Amino acid sequence: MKIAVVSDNIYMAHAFKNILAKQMPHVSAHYFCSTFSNPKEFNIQNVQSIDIKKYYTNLIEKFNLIFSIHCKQIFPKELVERVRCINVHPGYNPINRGWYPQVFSIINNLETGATIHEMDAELDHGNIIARKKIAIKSWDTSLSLYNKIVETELELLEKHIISIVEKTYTTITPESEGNVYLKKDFNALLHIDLQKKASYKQVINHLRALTHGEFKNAYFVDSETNKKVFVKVILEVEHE
Ligand code: 0FX
Repeated sequence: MKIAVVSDNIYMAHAFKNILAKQMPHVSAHYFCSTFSNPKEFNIQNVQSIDIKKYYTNLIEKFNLIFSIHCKQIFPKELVERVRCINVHPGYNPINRGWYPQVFSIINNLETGATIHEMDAELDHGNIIARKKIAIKSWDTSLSLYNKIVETELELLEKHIISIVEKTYTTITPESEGNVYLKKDFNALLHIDLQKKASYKQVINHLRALTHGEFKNAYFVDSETNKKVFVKVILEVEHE
């Protein structure tokens, strides 16, 4: 079995490597990041950068199982059709396909979770190997929910990595086409129109969905200086 792992997420790449080493010490994998990342930052031996769009045929020639562990480049149709490709997705398919799923779950009141699935030519779309829902609390922000999602992705990987490598798993076909959100949909959420009328619930949901640590996401434009003013919320639930 010749395994490639393509990741643009340093934390996830290391966690995946540890799970594989623990569960299948005899199995090794070759690590790549896409053009979105700098391989030096990964601190993984022999990690290489690959432009998947241009050089995917190299992957077809050399590997027979490829994991996409938060890889930001789209896998071409020919690649997913010629090699078994598995995606670990920070959303519950088919409800949350696409970019930053927890953000859209909070805003649009959709369930969320984590999914491992076989890849096909469409985004976050193939047959599902494992998935798990996560309850969204009214005090969750994008960051607190994201942290729970990432831990759930790793829990699913721990549980299913052997069956994935050995190809002994069964799959479920997604129930519907679900929802797909793209980076442009996320960008469209960032500018807050101060004249827009909304309920407190909508406002809090919008702001907590865009509150993610140090990221400067939501903003309004100050009318005097024309400068962006970034907004985030702090939510704290009382202790019993
Ligand atoms: O690696 P990842 O967690 O995942 C993203 C997509 O959500 C996922 O669907 C795709 N399969 C994968 C390849 O890329 O993304 P990240 O590390 O860039 O961001 C993690 C979270 O940080 C994100 O869910 C929301 C938050 N964030 C990130 C950026 C760059 C922000 O709130 N603002 C930002 O500007």
